[in-house]
Amino acid sequence: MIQQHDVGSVARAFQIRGKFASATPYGSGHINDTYCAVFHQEAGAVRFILQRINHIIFKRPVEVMENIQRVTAHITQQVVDEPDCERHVLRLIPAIDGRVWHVDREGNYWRAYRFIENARTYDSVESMEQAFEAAKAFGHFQKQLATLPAPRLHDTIPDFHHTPKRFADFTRAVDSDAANRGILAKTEIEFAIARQSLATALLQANLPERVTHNDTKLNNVLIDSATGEALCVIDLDTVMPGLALYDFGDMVRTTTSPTKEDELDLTLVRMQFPMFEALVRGYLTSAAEFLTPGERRHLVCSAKVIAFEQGIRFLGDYLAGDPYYRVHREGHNLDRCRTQFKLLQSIELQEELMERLVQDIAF
Ligand code: ADP
Ligand code: GN1
Ligand code: MG
Repeated sequence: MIQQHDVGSVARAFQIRGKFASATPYGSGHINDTYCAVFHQEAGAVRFILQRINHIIFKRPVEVMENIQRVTAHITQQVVDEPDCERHVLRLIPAIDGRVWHVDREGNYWRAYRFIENARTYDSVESMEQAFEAAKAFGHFQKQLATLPAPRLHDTIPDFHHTPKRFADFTRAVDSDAANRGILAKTEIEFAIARQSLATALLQANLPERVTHNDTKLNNVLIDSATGEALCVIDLDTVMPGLALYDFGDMVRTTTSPTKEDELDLTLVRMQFPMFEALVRGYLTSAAEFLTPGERRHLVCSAKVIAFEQGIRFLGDYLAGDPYYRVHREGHNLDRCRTQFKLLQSIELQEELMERLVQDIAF
């Protein structure tokens, strides 16, 4: 479970008016700790998001915050004249000392955001409209950041989507078998090794570096509760230089199956073609103006690579004894790996049809 922190005193370290009332764990992320904090102000209760950055994983939290500050400022400039602009970009709240982070007594790094109300996220997709909206929003996010001035953003986690290195990490985890679990994951290990060639498929394609989000799970976009429109891309810790297709691939990975990432009934896990179509159409709505032919040609490939990469990341973590992803039950990371591999199989079965669709609408 989420670690307990003195969130009240953390909340009071930020420039938030009124009286701190409460803070409760929020969201379903695997890495950072997120809280929803309530303050009583003159006009009533006001909510804020407080997040502790996992500094074991993000080894340079200040660089994470420098990236986020630049990215949110750049997007803010572009939306400032739009109606409802406050809900179209995350707004960091400065700490009392003026920086956009606060370090607590234990050395934890915290940030605060204004809470975007009347919006929600989804851990699994419910409609084609949601898939379309999410993909449009992530494509728009890439477009907004295409004009980010120099310098290059920090690599908050170096080689984050370097699939060959991820594969090497995975084989090391198999060889060490630190938690003696290899015997329990024989089928999955064989499945991964049989697909080793996927690891290099995107890197060999010589695609352009862009500023990308790198964690485009469906639940990292806020959807307006009233209209169903995607409002705002969130969870910006991994925004850094990358390939546009890391983002597209991760959308397919998280938005085409009707199930959650840790579904136990694998018969339910599948790549739903209509969701894929909605993603391609939504993504192209924003990204068509900048995607190169090479990127278009690798849209389907990216879906396979990212499902594979995530599968071996979960499997490697399971084999190592779950040091990385937060787990809530025995075998949780193995369950997560299985859904990725089932999805990958489902994509492999429908690959030709997917390629044909891309050929029809992306060229
Ligand atoms: P994690 O790394 O834990 O996934 P996120 O930044 O995605 O962290 O936040 C977790 C959840 O908190 C999101 O799924 C979303 O529901 C909610 N959330 C995050 N930021 C905001 C915000 N500014 N306004 C409203 N809800 C938010
Ligand atoms: C992690 O923090 P969260 O839950 O948004 C992970 C992503 C994975 C994802 C799988 C920094 O994201 O790369 O795709 O879990 N983030 C990091 O659900 O490793
Ligand atoms: Mg998130």
